[in-house]
Amino acid sequence: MITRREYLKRSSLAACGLALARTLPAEPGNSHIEGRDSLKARAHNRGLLAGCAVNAANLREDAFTKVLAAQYNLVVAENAMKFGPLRPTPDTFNFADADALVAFAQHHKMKIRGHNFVWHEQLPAWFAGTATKENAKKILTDHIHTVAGRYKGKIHSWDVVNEAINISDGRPDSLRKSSWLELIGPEYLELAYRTARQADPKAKLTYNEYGIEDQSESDSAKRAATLALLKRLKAANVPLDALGIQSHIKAGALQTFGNGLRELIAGAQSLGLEVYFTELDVNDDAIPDSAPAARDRIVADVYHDYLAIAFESTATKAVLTWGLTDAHTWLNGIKSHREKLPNRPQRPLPFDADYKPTPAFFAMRDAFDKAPHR
Ligand code: 9MR
Repeated sequence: MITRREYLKRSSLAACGLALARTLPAEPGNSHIEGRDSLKARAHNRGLLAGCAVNAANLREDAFTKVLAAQYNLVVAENAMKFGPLRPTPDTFNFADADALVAFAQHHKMKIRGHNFVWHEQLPAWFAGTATKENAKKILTDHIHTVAGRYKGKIHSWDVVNEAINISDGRPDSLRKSSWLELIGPEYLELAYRTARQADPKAKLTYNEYGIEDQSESDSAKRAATLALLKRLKAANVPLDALGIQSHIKAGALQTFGNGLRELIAGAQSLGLEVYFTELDVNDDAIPDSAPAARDRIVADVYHDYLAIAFESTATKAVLTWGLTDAHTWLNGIKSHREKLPNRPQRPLPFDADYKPTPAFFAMRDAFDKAPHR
């Protein structure tokens, strides 16, 4: 996204306390970011949706729900709709958190993304001892029928399968050696999509993946494998409507975006798919300067540059950040962060831990304003 030279230039300028080479839009106070100046209004002006991931516990905080309802018209459960959290035992479902989120979203006229039916992570402890080659298909289809059926007609899009590609597993089809693959075989994907379509015909069925958009060799290879998988599914008439690009990106790490991201979006579009940016956040651990203002500016530039490319194509319909405020970001819990910078909380989101908009907020809003109409 930024060249090494540009990055060093920006960091040294920041260190001197000078303005950055490329100035971001002016940053008004909190009172100027609601109504027609909110993220959702600016996104809506361009035919886009603005969303974020939410954990049900946060819905009990007034400050959180106020910002959520004011800024976003799309919401996704960060955890509540995953297999593990929904399935305390093989025979029971716990819908309390997922129901609370759906009720909140409906009350505030927000659209809802469902995340997710099939993933190799967050499976319940009972799964390994209970699922077998004989019953796995039934476990999968019963799960999808029950969950998609409960929210039928209320979901904008479902991440039916999440993160199915893992090149280092060494298979010719690049599929990840997950429990689902081992128990059912590669046809688990087709089964999941067909079942989801039956259970909720109006939801856009999405394939969600990470690490597929930058210019690195590994992302390029995973991008090609992902597009090849989507092509195979479409060729087999599997009901598939959208690609979800997770967008967990890094500032200061010299990650480069541009043609890779464009190629990915164009590839999805040529298969007739919509594109959603489903889990955007910017990990700031690699920025050497610890000053929050310096990190915020670099993070905001990454938001702006990445979204400018994302919005070039009219295939892009939505962007969601993975969390609403820096107070709750999953990035503070990841191993590399805890080992390297345990005392430097990450600042990856459009709102800081005090619910104040960060420069990333204004960069995102500016990117909406500059997006072509769709
Ligand atoms: O943010 C989620 C975190 O709270 C969970 O502990 C974690 C479990 O593995 O999943 C996180 O969300 C992931 C998402 O579901 C799929 N893409 C990667 C996200 C970050 O790990």
